[in-house]
Amino acid sequence: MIKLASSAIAAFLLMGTTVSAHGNITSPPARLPGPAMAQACGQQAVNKVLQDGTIPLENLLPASESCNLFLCRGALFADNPTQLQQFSLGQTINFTAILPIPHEGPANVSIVNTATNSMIGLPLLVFDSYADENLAVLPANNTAFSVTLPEVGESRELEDACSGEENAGNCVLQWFWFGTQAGQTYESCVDFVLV
Ligand SMILES: [Cu+2]
Repeated sequence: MIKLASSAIAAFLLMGTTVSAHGNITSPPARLPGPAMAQACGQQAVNKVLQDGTIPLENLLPASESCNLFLCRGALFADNPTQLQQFSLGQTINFTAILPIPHEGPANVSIVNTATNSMIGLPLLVFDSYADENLAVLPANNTAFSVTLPEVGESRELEDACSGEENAGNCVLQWFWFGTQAGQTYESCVDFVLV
């Protein structure tokens, strides 16, 4: 009886790791779920992300009014103050992504003003076709890529919204990927301030 139960749990865990994983940013450190997200989105949503950090936001629907899954998959700065990055204008930032289950579709990295959930300027990096599962091997730049922030004087909006510790939580580099056939949306957010 005990043996049966434990093998059933093992099978469940195996399914959890091999079937439901899709993609995520692992570096720089991206927003993780926590108590603030639980308050906004419910503990069940947090538990799902804790169980699989690469799940698409569709797996967390329906969301409550207080939860905005379409920004950072609902993750909040309040849960991630120690992850805050300090970047400089003109700096090139290297990213690492994991794509355990690729789904072909568009992807981008952009600077997002979290107060308005609007992009500041144009995307810093655009993939017309990303994570194509039909390829034998994914291009290396799907999991290791970099973006370069605008230079000094290039974006007044960026400097106004994101400069200094007083703007912590206002600005993220958001990695966005939509698997077209899968109908799955992925978002990872790196909090930063300009210094
Ligand atoms: Cu997926």
